[in-house]
Amino acid sequence: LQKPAHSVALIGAPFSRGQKRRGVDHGPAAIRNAGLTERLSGLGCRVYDFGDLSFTQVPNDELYNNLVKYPRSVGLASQVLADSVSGAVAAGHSCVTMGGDHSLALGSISGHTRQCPHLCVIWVDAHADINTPLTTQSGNLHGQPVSFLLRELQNKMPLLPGFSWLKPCLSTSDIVYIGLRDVDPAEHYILKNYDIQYFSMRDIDRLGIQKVMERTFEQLMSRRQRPIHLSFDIDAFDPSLAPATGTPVLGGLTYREGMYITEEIHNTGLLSAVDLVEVNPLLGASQEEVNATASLAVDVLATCFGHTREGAHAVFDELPTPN
Ligand code: 4U7
Ligand code: MN
Ligand code: MN
Ligand code: MN
Repeated sequence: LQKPAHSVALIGAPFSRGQKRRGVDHGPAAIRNAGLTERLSGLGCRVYDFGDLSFTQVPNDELYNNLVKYPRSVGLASQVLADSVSGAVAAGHSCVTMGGDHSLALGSISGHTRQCPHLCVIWVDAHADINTPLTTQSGNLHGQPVSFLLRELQNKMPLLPGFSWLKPCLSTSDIVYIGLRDVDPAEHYILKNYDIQYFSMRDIDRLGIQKVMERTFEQLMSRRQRPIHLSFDIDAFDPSLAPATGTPVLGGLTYREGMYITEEIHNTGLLSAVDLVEVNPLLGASQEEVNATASLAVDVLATCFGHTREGAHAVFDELPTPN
């Protein structure tokens, strides 16, 4: 009955140069302070905290194309993270990357694919993060990581300074989005034209979260079972639940939908790495809002590693008998 305990590596990635707002580099500390290690240990996980990565400032990191911000810093930080994730997975851990902004997912996914070339990606987010450096309107790289990873998009990608190490490692059929509700015109064009599977909030309204998860696994696993990389942007949740984040969008996931997504992913037994990104403790209107957002992040991760709402995971062999 007892399932083997997960061995979980925690990597803090306090990086913020993929976007403009201050504070997202304090995300890892906020998530740790909300009790992540204790929650995972309580589930029976062996937790290995690798600490926070330190990212060196790249001097004279000028705009690319007069628009794209901090390309060298994002490229280098992602390279450092890729090595770290690759090492953690090679050592046999499930790897949790705590952001930091979402540009880092290009590093975590690249590093993960070095060890698991056939992995698939579930991207839970209000946004598609699939602008190219030539379609972005904001210039922020946290809105672009997926475009760097997809093989099919490579002839549309310019070479950015700082990105020469990166090789595209995913096909368009290897990724499914859940929670979309703020997609730019060029992103919508890419999703449709390259036939990328997504479930917007409207799709969740129509189908219900259970069918959405069934179809997600059908898309990703029908040919064979494979390791899952979950890239979870906290802004997928409704801003009433996750206010402390940089690009909140009304009409997001409920708490129950979010927990159902991660329960189902845990139940596959195939979860191999998780990103939990875009928690920004400087953006809460109050300490309560910051705490709520950080503990929501911890709930997501606890559910990924076996917490269930029905309460079955803890080790309990025998009821005490009166003598
Ligand atoms: B996040 C945006 F224009 N699409 O490209 C962009 F709306 O990691 C938002 O999902 C990106 O939080 C949001 O800047 C990035 C914008
Ligand atoms: Mn995102
Ligand atoms: Mn987002
Ligand atoms: Mn388990």
